[in-house]
Amino acid sequence: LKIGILDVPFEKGQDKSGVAKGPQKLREAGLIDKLNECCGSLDIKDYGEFSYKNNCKDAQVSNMKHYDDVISCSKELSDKVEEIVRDDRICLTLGGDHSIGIGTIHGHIKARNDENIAVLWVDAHADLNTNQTSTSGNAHGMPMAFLAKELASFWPSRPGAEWFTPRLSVRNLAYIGLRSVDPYENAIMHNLGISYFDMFDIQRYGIDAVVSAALDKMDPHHNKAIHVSFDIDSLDPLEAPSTGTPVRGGLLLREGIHIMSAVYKTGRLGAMDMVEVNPMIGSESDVDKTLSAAIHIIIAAFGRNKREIKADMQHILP
Ligand code: DIR
Ligand code: MN
Ligand code: MN
Ligand code: MN
Repeated sequence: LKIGILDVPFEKGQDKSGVAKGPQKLREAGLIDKLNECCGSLDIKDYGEFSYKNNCKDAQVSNMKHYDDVISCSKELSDKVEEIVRDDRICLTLGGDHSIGIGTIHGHIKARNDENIAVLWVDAHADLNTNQTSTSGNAHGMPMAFLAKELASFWPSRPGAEWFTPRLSVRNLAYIGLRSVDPYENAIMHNLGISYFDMFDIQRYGIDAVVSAALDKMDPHHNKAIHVSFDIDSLDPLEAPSTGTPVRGGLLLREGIHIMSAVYKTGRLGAMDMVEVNPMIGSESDVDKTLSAAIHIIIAAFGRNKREIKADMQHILP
């Protein structure tokens, strides 16, 4: 497998400082060594730390904080992700807050065309607010609304974003893990018939059935490249406490791992974002737990093989 890793220390899509330290802490916790140890022969190219220049400082829209930074970051990030995907690598982006999904998904689409990618958004939240429906003004609650073709008319002007056209159809989107959806987001999801699998569905049908159903809905012919945008707050705060907007009643770590193993098995993972890990929230043990959970989920996405586990068990196997 060919992978490209990119750090995106962007945190202006929300209010809590620290989430920009996510990528560095994931590396210090041994992400790259663990990928190499657990996933067989990977060809990893390290694209290092992404940075951008704010080229639209005067641009603003109402009720979207740091709009200028979000737009400038997204533009350059989309070019970078496009480059990595065109290099024929699965692009692993380490966030940063979830507003970076605008740039990563737009870049992925530029590399492959809109009809050829499907997006699996694993999150406690739908991130489907526009600046007009958001009660927080935080851009990390808006990336899906920004990207969706069907919601383009809700963004009558996007100053500084002339380079951007919404290209993702919500027909190619599925959510897993939802449990904190705002009233307008809920209305949009139902009006547009967006596929989602919330915690109730997981409880009722089980994670294995839910991932299969999500993959079927977003990609009925099983031929698209898959973009997984994994918000660590999809996990239960008992498993991943160090994140800015935790919501109780979430995924178990093993369910998060199962999602990514299932995506790996399709052979069509094209890009993955791991976002909202905030190492400045919680105790040292909270941070360690959260980093380790994120790493387990990432290595599952790249085919963590069970051979070494079986090898450890040789003495008890017949
Ligand atoms: C809320 C929270 N729906 C908002 N969103 C979060 O601010 O729009 N997204 N936390 O990750
Ligand atoms: Mn700003
Ligand atoms: Mn999110
Ligand atoms: Mn979230």
